[in-house]
Amino acid sequence: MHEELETTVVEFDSETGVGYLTLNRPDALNALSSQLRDDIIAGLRQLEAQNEEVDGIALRAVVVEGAEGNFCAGADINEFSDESAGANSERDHYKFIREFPVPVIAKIEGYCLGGGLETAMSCDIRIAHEDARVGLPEVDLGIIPGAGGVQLISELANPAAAMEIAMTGDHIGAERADDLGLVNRVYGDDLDDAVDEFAETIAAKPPLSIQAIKDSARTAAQTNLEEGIAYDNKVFEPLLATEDHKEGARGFAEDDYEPEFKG
Ligand code: CO8
Repeated sequence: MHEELETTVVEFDSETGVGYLTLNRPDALNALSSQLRDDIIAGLRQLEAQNEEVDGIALRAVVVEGAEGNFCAGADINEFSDESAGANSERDHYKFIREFPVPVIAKIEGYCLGGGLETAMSCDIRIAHEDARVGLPEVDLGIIPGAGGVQLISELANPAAAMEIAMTGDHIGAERADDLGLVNRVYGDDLDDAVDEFAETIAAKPPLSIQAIKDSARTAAQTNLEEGIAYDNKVFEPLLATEDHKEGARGFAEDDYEPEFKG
């Protein structure tokens, strides 16, 4: 990997194609300082650069996690006067994650609050420890979740849940978050293995299909059904011509053949 970053740790497993990005300000519960937001983007760019540099498998999925048992306690409250603190700035790591070309999986342990939850909800998949606590406490600071928290919960769960969570500022447990659809899966102490297995499973799938699925799901949130289906039809056609489609079809037809997808 390239230069070391101050507040994120970046690792890449060239055997699986899975990259790992760890938010690393544990003394502040990984609160999003401007440095950390810059380092999230820089770290993802470093992982993306693996595509040009690695001989073996390229980047296929990323796991975002927090150091020392907490995902992230939100924006750094000591930096609120910094006008570039939020979304719509060059530090908009939320959008950068949403638009990142490979799936981004949030591994949520401990606190995942405010901008931390908005970061997790900007990821494509969320997998939580059973003791995780998520919430949007901004209301108690006299602000709102300005990076899209209410919008994103409305989309993942429903507007009523978004209003309840954002208006009360209460922390909710992983099980409730799961029931609402805010997280995909919940595990106990087997979380690390489960996340690795999940990421490696996605990473072994045909990359062009995975990218198209990410784009399709993101399109669904921004368009009506008919337009969304028309989009999928358009993306489907070129996939029929890919080597990976031939590879998958061969894997289906031949019992002993294990397909290897290259993208
Ligand atoms: N910012 C800065 N420092 C923090 C933050 C934070 N968000 N959260 C915790 N810390 C620091 C504490 O100050 C403390 O530091 P120190 O040891 O130097 O005193 C250390 O982390 C440990 O925290 P606590 O001692 O408070 O630990 P507890 O276990 O007692 O409590 C809590 C943990 C409940 C998570 C508590 O720390 C807390 O409530 N933190 C604040 C959570 C919060 O309000 N987050 C929302 C912030 S606002 C936000 O995210 C807005 C995003 C929208 C931006 C987009 C704009 C366009």
